[in-house]
Amino acid sequence: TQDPTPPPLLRIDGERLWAALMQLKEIGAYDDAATGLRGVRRLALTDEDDRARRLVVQWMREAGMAVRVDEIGNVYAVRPGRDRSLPCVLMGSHIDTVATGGAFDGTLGVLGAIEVVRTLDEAGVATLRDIECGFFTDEEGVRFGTDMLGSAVTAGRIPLDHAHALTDDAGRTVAEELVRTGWDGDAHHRRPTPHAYVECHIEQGPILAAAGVDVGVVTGVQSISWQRLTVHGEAAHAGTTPIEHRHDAGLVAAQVVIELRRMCDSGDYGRLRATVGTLGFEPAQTNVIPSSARMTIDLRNPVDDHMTVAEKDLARFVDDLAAAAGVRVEWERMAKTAVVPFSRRIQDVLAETADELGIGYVTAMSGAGHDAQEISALCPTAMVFVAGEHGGISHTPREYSDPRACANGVTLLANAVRRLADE
Ligand code: HGY
Ligand code: MN
Ligand code: MN
Ligand code: MN
Repeated sequence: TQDPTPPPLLRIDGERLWAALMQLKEIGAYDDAATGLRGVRRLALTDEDDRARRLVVQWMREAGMAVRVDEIGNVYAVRPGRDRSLPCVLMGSHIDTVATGGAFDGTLGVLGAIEVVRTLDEAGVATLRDIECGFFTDEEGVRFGTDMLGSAVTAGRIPLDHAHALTDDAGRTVAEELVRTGWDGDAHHRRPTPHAYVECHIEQGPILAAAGVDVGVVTGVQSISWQRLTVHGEAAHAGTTPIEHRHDAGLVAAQVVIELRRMCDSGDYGRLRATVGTLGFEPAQTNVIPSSARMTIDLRNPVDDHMTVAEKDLARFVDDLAAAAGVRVEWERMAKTAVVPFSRRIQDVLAETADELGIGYVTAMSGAGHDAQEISALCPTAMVFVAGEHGGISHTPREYSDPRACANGVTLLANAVRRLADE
């Protein structure tokens, strides 16, 4: 019979967690000219990522866990439960960053998971199920061009051979970089389906701070569309070429940027968010009309139908523009994920546990993509958000969450995971 008295609540060691976050932050640290702050640059499968991976694996082993690496370089560490035959409860996130990153995006969920295991050990807690910690390869997608790569392979959305063949700007493939850094793991380390997955992550937005709480229970993730648009025009003399004779690729690209903002402001596409994060002209000379323009278009929308209409209208706008400007356009699909609603039950476990702990929270949909959106295809999944300072700004060295908020988020993670591992 179940022991009626609930187990004592777990409290994690917030200072130990903070020290680990600050130590990991130093790997790939750089002086960011734009902010005057120390940023973190740890692109997937670079030497910095390799060094960070080895430090995290060392911490996993020091926490008594056996570690394994799968074929896309995802790393899993297991804390055995009483009944090894049962599916595990998995916690994780990522340790790769964008090129101008901060100390918390991804790392909080990975180091938080290790802190949960240490806390369980120190409390002498034995769980029914195995508990696993992990980190997924290339969540940011900045280097190889598609985000959530490792978790998408785990969930079967991206085939392994397709993932292995992705290349960076220098033409190096994921497979080559896995071998070069030694993170090309084993097929027999593929992940069995978990019982549940919970990811702790900074919110990277303003919702929790505005509500005056440290923690959020995440209801789901909005849809993501990444496309590369290349405009092929014609180089010509900037001085002698009459306006009506031009095939100006740069002009067309600029008009696309303006149209994207108009679409967001129009309200015709719900809460559409559009970002042109990269834009480059060739031959990039002051007195030469650009012969080509290459740009990435990142669209986000909490409603799939609005995303579908936005992509369709954008494509039509670009076709009309191209005809008028006498240029040719080329679209390349980089990433596309639909809205992912998280498990109601896991959200309830998180909310009930937060109430037991007396930790204030709000529920929120995630504006950012996360590994949890992929693992959600495998098992009941939800996330714990941690509030950020400065409006939750992220993907910049200004990213910051205070120690108390980090400790509250990981404390919630610890107690919820313990409950899920005993069911
Ligand atoms: O793009 C995203 O939303 C995530 O940070 N990779
Ligand atoms: Mn992240
Ligand atoms: Mn990120
Ligand atoms: Mn092996």
